[in-house]
Amino acid sequence: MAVRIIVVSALLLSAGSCRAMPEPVVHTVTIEGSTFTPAVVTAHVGDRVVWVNKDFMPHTATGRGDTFDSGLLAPDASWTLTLETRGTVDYVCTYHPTMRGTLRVDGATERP
Ligand SMILES: [Cu+2]
Repeated sequence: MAVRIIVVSALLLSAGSCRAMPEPVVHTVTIEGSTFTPAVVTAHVGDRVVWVNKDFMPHTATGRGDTFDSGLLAPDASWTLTLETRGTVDYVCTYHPTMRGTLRVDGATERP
C-alpha cells in the first residue's frame, strides 16, 4: 500500500498540481519571431520562469514598474526569474515594445 501512495504523490508532483506539496514549477517562455510564447504565464510564488531567446536578435523581458529585467538576452541565451511575490505583471521587450507578455503569480498555497 505504501508503494501505491508514493506513486500517486509522484504523479501529482509531475502535474504540478498538488495542494499539499506545492513543488516549484518551471515555466518556459520561448522568444521567437519577436513574440513571447506563451504570452501569459500563470504561476505560483516559488515557481521559476525561464525565457529562452530563439531569435537571431537580442531581446529583453522587462517587467513594468521596476519589477524585473532580464537585461540583454542574446540569441540562444536564457534567463531565469524566481517568482517571489504574487500579483500580475505585464512585461515587454525594451527593444521591441510591441512584444508583450504577462505573468500572473498566485500565492504558493493556492495551487489548485
Ligand atoms: Cu525584442
